[in-house]
Amino acid sequence: AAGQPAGAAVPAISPAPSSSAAQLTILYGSQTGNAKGVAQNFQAQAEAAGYNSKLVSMADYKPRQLKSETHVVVFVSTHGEGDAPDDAAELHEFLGGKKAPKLQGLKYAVLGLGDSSYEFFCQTGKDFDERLGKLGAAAVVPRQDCDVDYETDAKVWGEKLIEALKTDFASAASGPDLVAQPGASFQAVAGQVYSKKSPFKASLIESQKITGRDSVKDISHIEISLEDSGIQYQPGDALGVWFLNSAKLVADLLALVELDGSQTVTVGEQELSLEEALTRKLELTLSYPNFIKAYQAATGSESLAALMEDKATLRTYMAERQIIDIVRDHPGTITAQQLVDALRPLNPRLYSIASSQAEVEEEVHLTVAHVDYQAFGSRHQGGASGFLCEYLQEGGEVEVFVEHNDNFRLPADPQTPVIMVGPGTGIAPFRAFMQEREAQGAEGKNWLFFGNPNFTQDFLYQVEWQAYVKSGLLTNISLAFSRDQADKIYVQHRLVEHGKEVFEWLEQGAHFYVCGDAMHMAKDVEAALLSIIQEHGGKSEEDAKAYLLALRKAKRYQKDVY
Ligand code: 2AM
Repeated sequence: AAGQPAGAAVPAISPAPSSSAAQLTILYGSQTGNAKGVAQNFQAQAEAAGYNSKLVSMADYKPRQLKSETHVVVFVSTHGEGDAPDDAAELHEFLGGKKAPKLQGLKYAVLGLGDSSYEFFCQTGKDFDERLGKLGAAAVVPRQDCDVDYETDAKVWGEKLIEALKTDFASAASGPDLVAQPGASFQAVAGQVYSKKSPFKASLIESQKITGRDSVKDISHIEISLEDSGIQYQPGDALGVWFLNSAKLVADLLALVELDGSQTVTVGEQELSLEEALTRKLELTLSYPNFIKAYQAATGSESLAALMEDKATLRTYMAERQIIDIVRDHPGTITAQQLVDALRPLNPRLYSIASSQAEVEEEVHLTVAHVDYQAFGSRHQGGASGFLCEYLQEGGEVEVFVEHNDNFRLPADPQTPVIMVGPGTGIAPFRAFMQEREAQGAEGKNWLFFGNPNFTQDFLYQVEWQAYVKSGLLTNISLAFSRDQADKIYVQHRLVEHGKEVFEWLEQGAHFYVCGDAMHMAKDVEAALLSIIQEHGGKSEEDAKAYLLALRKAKRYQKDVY
């Protein structure tokens, strides 16, 4: 099934009549039909030998499926200047790209078709061979490059390959060599549960700014690989992200307090250098009263003592300041251990997941607002968002875990309509919802309310929504670009405008979801919803509240707000 981690089902379910867990997947990429013909002939040879096989055009093949294959045979032609046929292009590119999975355990063979009068003879076949090999797959027999008179060469090569596969395909399902099947490495870790305390060391696939150059916002789309973790998440879940404080911030702080970062300090039970403690273990990108207290006690700062007198002033003072600002404003002498003890342990940040495994399998996507502002004479960045959006390099390590959230779930029934309100980064879980519903072939109606400052700069995932509208998956999309006109237009205004229809959907059993800002947006949306229920349901304020409460109890009104 889609979304199953590779290998999970390989040895477990094996209905193969040959009583072998091995499956020969024959892939062809064919511009004119020659490669397809050769592939069909080979399948006939394989079937005659009693091998369990399937023949698939590369155009119909989901690249990530490769992870769950045991044996793949590629038949592919080459055109022009070494170009892949159109139907092979995606897989060809995928295998050479940064999203390509490790394929240790996969056995493969490649037959290329081409014309030796061209410089890039059989180039695409060569590429497949090289790329599969690089990903860790093992060639069963050497690649065959076939010229224009390919028939005999192809037939002889096919026989050789069938012979070489004999042991794999004749062995019983319970045979000992099953242990060496792909998926074994996955199974070794399948029992492991990753958590906040014991996160998975994932790697960054990509981090891409998705707001425009002139946007007032800075939002990035982040893709993280969960390959070989066995991690499963549901749309609605959040990803916990451990982050490092930036080297620049740590260096600046060390310079301010005039401490040597290489000296040893103790954090919890652990001994490590001050620099490492500040980088990995302690919160620097927030400010909190306990730090102010402890820092004041250590330094004896009088200015800070004065500030602490008045709670309201202190709160305003702390609002945009980070630890470094407080230290800069109130210089004093402090020891390395005192500094460490004054600081709060670093906590991971949670992000609503923006993908469904039915679509992205062993990846997880996030939509991250990069906190990045100029204040008090220097640049300030969010801890986790700065790490994800700026410092973490492609391929770099990021420790993550899934935080399950059963209070933000798609309806169990795919027929149930869904209303989603997600301005700004609140859009994230709804991208996951739509990926999931598409994969399910869910027939229920879907309505998205999205808002952001400007249409040209901030229409997050615009292309995806438009495709969903076109395909009919997204029944309605209502947009509120707040700053494209003199008066602010917000998602709740759109809700009210469409109040009659929104209420009809609710009466049809729709689930209503809100994600994003808790302080203002979610409250205003709830007020709008209440007014809609009153007006279009002909209810008193009290009855409308009861109606909403009933929705909430039935888990038809769910919020993921922060
Ligand atoms: P603004 O920044 O132009 O005021 C995502 O942040 C979107 O939510 C922005 O378009 C923002 O508009 C808007 N927004 C701000 N306050 C809001 C509120 N109380 N309710 C709904 N949307 C709001």
